[in-house]
Amino acid sequence: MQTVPHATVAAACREQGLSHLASLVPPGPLDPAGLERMLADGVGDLAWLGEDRHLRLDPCGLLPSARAILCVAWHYPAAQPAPGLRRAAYAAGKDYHVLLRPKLGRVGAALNARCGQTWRHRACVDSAPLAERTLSRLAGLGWLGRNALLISPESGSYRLLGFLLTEAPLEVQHGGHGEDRCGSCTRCEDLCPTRALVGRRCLTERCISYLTIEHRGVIARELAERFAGWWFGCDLCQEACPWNRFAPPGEDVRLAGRDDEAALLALTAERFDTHFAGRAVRRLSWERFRRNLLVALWSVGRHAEVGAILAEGLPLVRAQAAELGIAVPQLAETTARPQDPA
Ligand code: B12
Ligand code: SF4
Ligand code: SF4
Repeated sequence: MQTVPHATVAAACREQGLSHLASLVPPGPLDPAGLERMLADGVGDLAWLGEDRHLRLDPCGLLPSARAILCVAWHYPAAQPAPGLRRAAYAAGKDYHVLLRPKLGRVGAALNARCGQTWRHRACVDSAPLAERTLSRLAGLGWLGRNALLISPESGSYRLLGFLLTEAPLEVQHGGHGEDRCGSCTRCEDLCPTRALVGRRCLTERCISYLTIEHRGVIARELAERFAGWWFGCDLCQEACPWNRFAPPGEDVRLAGRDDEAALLALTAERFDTHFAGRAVRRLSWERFRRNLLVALWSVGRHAEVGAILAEGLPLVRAQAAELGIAVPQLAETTARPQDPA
């Protein structure tokens, strides 16, 4: 069977606004060491990472007939360090899963149309059990830095990864990168406030990204006091990285956006879904959103502002307040003045 030339694949990707790509022949089962280490470190509420491990380590488990894997990296606007409450830059605009996966699906359809074939494809963006950083590294889209992220020497790490497992026999196209360029730098490890980066891996249960986005319960005080105002995700280990100094602009205006702090704090439970419609933040429940605001405000010493959050009487928020040593008002007193910290 004739291979599909890379130029054809690149053209189909370009039509979808995707310009950083590489293709590889599906490798055999991946070395389980990285996953086993991650599970042994502890993954908290992400137990599913271990449940489908055979799929996660088999790049073609989701489409056994695949002849190639197309890997794309999609730039989003870099984080801009700013005072006040902060959220991860990837979540500024529209939910990238919703944008990128259909793009990849359309790339597959375009390849079929151009080649007159009916190849099957499977587009994966984050949610499928695929070792995405490992595959992208193998494809040559970058190296895995001490911050555990895929970094390109040309464009840094503010990139989301997407994949098309396909029966199309794509010409192999290595991205040209992969060599470790961290050298003696340890800035990300040094600047991670919760000390979550060790030995080139991220300790899930210490990472602010995990704690604010994935963790369902109370956040331990020892970690919460280092949150530095983050209420959804964290970008400090990317902001620290010198390879992000020349990060290009985002590749799609829909990935950009800003949150007005006053509007965030004034948001009501009734307006939560509408306010965050189409954004990754919406996947937080209202209760976890309020827990996160409580911790974020408290972590930057804005103690007087947590009263309104506490006054709602949400069980998770009250338990979080108790963990932080904040006096929790009786529900009957919920209209009282903002609480002073303990
Ligand atoms: C679970 C998860 C998390 C968890 C835990 C991650 C962790 N402990 O590393 C939490 C919630 C903390 C998290 C946070 C973030 N995440 Co996340 N996350 C994932 C997810 C869904 C699964 C990752 C996973 O566990 N894979 C299983 C492991 C085994 O495979 P792996 O990812 O390839 O990584 C392993 C190998 O790289 C291996 N390894 C590394 N070097 C070497 C060398 C050798 C020789 C070997 C054998 C192995 C090996 O070790 C790694 C495990 O430690 C992926 C999407 C996906 N499906 O892959 C996104 C993903 C990794 N996350 C992503 C992003 C953007 C983030 C955040 C930046 C979001 C934010 N701003 O808040 C932070 C960054 C935190 C950080 N510094 O790692 C992007 C990364 C993009 C990039 N440029 O690398 C991904 C790929 C999503 C996407 N499609 O874009 N994430
Ligand atoms: S995302 Fe934040 S908490 Fe997690 S490893 Fe990076 S700097 Fe540390
Ligand atoms: S900050 Fe330094 S050590 Fe960390 S990923 Fe970037 S280059 Fe590597």
